[in-house]
Amino acid sequence: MRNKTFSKFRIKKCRLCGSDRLHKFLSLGSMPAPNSFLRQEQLKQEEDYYPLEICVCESCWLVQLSHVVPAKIMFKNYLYIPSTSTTMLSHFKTFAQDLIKTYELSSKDLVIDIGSNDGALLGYFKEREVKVLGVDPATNLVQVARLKGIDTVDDFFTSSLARKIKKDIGNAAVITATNVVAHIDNLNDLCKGMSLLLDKNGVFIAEFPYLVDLLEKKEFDTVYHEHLSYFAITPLLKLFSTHGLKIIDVRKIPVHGGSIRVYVAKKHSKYKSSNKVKEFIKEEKLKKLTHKSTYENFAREVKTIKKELVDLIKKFRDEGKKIIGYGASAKGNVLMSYCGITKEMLDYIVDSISYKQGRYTPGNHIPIYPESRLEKETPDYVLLLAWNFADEILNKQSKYRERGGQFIIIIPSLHIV
Ligand code: JHZ
Repeated sequence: MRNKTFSKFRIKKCRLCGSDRLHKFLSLGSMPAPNSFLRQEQLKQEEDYYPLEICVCESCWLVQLSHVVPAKIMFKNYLYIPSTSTTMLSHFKTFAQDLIKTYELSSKDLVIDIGSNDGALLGYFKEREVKVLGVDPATNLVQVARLKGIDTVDDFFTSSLARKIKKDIGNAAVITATNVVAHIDNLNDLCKGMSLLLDKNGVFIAEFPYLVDLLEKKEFDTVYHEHLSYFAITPLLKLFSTHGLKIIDVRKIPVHGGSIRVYVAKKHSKYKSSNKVKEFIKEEKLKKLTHKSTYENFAREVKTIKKELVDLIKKFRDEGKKIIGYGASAKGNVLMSYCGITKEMLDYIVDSISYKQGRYTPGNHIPIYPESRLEKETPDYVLLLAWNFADEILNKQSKYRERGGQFIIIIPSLHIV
């Protein structure tokens, strides 16, 4: 079965500053969109493959994908649901409570969540009587959010949608965006929409994986078609100041292998920029994020990890060992595609999300079963494809481990527990 490969989506200019000085430093090959899990009847059909290459702009130093897969293909029916993880639910609850306290939010205030998914985060504002509005293009998830009573616009966030919300509902005291800004192609339109919609002293708070963690912990499998940008503070300063916005605070947070939470306000808002912003800029200079050599070194380290993992799996298979995967994640699909892990090497994958159970991974077609299968079977090894939830999963699978089962974990280094 031939797979169609689309190299026509290659970008010519940096999405932040428009420069054409894009330096490619790593190619992970071509693969289907990372969340395009297949039903049995789709296995014989042709799959669309898209190049997965990462480059850095030598003018503003934004790290970004070289190819942009159309958003409609990836996000209209979306299978990433953070609320299936207790780690993420408690993260959202603490986040919402912190914002309500910091910005003294009440029933008079509107909080808008861009990429609101199934409404999990907004639910914690709503239970405290704060007005909420979700915006998400995934029709399948919008229906779930609405059933929970979370008003949600079924669309992508754009400056024209922002204008409509402002007219119909009003300004926002807070706009949140968790793990979505990296997914947005037109960053300038996002900033335009945000500027339009925020109150004078409103605050935009975004969370996304942090480039420094990606580089230092070699989290190459978080490079995939959904994540168009890989952010550090340095390029973001330029992006926001172009739109009359300023970063007022930055925090490191542990989710998804190391993320940052960026607080943004209007240039003339009452909020001043904290010293944290300068500290991050200083640290990023020390990490040489504006040197091409930093990215060349990262690419070399990734190739070493690939070789180590493939050699280990081949060794175990030659010894007749049984290996399965845990966590049918987008990052797991990237790892398996880049390392050439096939259904002959991993017998199956277990996952907690009902949407994904009974389906198959894109490209290598490995079947996905509920986690309960691990209560009945004891494969010798489990390759942890959702390493960002290692603590939660190892804890959940203590019985499997007591029966002698072991986890292969690849990030931040290849080790067996
Ligand atoms: P998950 C996510 O990507 C989502 P993904 C998103 N692409 C993003 O930006 C990055 O993180 C930062 C399963 N699981 O969603 C559930 C268990 O089976 O963290 C998921 O299918 N048992 C927006 O998709 C998968 O693992 C468990 O106990 O790469 C996790 O995938 C838990 C906790 C999870 O990563």
